[in-house]
Amino acid sequence: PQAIYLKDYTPPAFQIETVDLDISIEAGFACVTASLACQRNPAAADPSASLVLNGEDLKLESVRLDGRPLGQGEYVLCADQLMIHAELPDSFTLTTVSTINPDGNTQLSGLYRSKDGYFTQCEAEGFRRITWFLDRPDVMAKYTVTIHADKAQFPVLLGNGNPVGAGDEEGGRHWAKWEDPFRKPSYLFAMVAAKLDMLEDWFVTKSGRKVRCAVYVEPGKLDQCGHAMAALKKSMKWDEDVFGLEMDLDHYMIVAVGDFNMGAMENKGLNIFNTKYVLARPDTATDIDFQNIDRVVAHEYFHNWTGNRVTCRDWFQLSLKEGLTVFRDQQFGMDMHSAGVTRIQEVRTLRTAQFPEDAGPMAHPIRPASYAEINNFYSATVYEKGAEVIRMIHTLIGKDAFRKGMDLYFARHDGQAVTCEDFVAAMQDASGLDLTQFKRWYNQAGTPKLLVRGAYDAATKRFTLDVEQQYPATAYEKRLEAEGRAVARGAYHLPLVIGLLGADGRELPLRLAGESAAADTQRVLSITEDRQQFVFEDLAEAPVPSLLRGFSAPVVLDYPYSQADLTHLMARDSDAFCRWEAGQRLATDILMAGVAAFQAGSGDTLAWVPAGYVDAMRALLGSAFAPGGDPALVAEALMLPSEVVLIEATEGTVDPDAIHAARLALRRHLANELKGPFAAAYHELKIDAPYSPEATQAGARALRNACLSYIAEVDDAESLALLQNQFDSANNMTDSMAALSALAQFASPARDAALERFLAKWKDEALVVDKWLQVQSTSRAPDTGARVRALLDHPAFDIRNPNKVYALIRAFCAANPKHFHAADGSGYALAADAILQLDALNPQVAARIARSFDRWRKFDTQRQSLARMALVRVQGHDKLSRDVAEIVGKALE
Ligand code: HT7
Ligand code: ZN
Repeated sequence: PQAIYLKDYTPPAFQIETVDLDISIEAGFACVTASLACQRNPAAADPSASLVLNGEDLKLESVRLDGRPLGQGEYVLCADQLMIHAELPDSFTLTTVSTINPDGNTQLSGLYRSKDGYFTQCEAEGFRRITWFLDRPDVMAKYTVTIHADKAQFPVLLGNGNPVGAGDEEGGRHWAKWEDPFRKPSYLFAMVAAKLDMLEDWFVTKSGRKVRCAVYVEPGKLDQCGHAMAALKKSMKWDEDVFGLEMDLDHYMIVAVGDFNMGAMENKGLNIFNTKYVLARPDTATDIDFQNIDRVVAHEYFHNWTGNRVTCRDWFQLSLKEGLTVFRDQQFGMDMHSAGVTRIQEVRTLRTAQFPEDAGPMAHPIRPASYAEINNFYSATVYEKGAEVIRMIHTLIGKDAFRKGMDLYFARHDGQAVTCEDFVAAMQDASGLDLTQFKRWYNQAGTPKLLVRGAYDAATKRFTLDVEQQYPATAYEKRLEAEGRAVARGAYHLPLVIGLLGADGRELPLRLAGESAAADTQRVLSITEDRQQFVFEDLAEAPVPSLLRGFSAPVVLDYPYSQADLTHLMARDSDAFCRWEAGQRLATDILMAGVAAFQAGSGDTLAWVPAGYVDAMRALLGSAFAPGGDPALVAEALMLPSEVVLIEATEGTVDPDAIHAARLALRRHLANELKGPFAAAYHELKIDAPYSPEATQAGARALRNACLSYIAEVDDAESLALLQNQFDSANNMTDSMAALSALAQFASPARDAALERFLAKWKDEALVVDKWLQVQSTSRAPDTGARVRALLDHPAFDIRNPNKVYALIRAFCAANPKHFHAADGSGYALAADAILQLDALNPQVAARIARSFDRWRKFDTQRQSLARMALVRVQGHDKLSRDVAEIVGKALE
């Protein structure tokens, strides 16, 4: 597919001041009249350029210029563009009338039908599927929309901004008019015509304005939206307290829809959400679901300033709003829940989704230089690594300067469409720190490696840290080079946050050579060179360095820790991330030895598990019950690195069977050796209070269910009874799913009975049915591949619903390496079949599934040839979407 380049950006030839829409929902189609008040853009490169509007799947009925109908020859329709050839004054109103088919819109982009009515999704380029427009984010206009629809079927009519009129029409129809006082890009337009119930509440802003908050959901689900409403009000308060940012509209609406490609959408004043991030009741949603709702509601709300008030000049700048808003929702999460656990979960997501992306064919910097299909760049890199880049600025310049930088950014750019450079300039100007080198993070792809070596000299009482950064070219740079567009790569500027631990666990004072006094026990080292040395003085003993505290930079750290060092850090480091990280590193080292042993045929002996590991894990479990213990953190630390993380950590050819075998053997070993402590903890952590998703209870449940999952590995009558008992008696979905997921790992009558009962109970709750699908698609049980194939034809599955596709197919491909990478290629074939079927319906979702093949070259030759066959089969399909063609093309390059 044809690529679009950042270097080719030019300002639009016209600006659109106002957009007046009239959208009439009829039986089987919708009629859209759009009046655009246009002006020539004085900043345009070509002052006489003609007006070229984007449109997709629109049937043009008529075009008028300042009221005059345009005839043949005065406009041309060609390849999704409407070109106006008539002579244009400097200001004019262009009115188009088009019909569209929302009922046949399976892509879920533009205006589409879902169960309860009609909804829109315009980011990134969906507005052009509603009407002809300059559909690019640097065209910012004021919008009004009048919606007409049948009153009985679609009693709720919503738009952005404020309601300014409503009434009845002939034939049982009605209308409503909405006006948004803020200028916005077209991707933030939204409308809804549906039958929905509504929960209403009020938020008084710091300046005393009353904002009406409303959550709209499918009829009958009002008892599932209280948590989302509370999250919204908490977010509003937090943004005022932390960033001084106030809600600017009188209405803030959230509408939940079951058919949605992503998580949610920040349309101005009218957010549209996937039901997954709104609906929750203790018996239908897990603790993690409740926490995700907090985060997604906050994320969309925070976009009101970082994204909506200040938006992106072009889609290459996507991380300007996404990286920054993820950073803001992460900070909110750290303030609302346990900061350490939140950070650990973020790092886990980064390593599971972003590190592989950076190492694969879709590698790109947080601001890519080109794309074929922008929807493919709503990526872990743009979002998650983008947030890490913002976090590094925060760490380098400090919290106060960061806040000043944000204030300056809004003062300079409110109401504008800007670039990542503009953001960094505000941070630089507010802090005084030169961020020129730092900007490499925006242009270079790949996960840098930080090689750190420490040496203690008892005679001089000095500890020397040598730091080297490596940043080899990725697929992205290799492609640029092949296209003759190579860019110079250079060292990154990054913060390395460190501490030094004494033998007794004490944090040692840190004085660098040349300094007069020790500054602190934790320091931010500013890394800017390929190689740097730091010498710490006055250390009476050899310290164990605690490196990359709080995961201060998105790098792979290489330090030759001994197992004793890791056990020490795991037990004593004051930094929660580093404690967890030491445990993960220890487990990874052990598991890599286990993989080698399984490949050599000696895995079952467990000789690769070092003496002392079980005791370290026993101590870890015990620490949850010591004064100041944090059960949630211990639950995280008990979890061994996932198979996906181990695949990434493998240098050379990956053996997914040996990885699976080693990990399972270690889990079983721990389960047998610590059977007593796990059972005792499980009973001790029983919660008698009524269910609450708040952090303390959720943390206790997380640890209790981590214990349960180990107990299940013993696989005897006693453990089965415990699982069965929890499954039968659970009064909340967290406990119910923990039991079901443990049962689902074994192909057994108990599993089959539990799955059957679960579905019978929850068949009418779509989000719970998704859990039922996912627990099966992620099972290690030997019959999983066949079951997933069978489930594709089950009435509970629907290929048109993205949540179902993600639960059954994406989870199988992305979170079940043992079965997806089955040696006979059956997993690859299943994915290829699904991609082709999906591509005809919903290319965005198909492309997301196609990403499952990103790492195919890491596997053995037999698997590689089977994966290649699957990819070639997909690529050879005629009428392949641009979305899938880009992913598969890059995978096969
Ligand atoms: N900004 C929103 C992105 C989004 C989206 C993008 C492409 C296709 C469908 C989509 N739905 C939502 C989500 C966010 O980051 O807040
Ligand atoms: Zn976002």
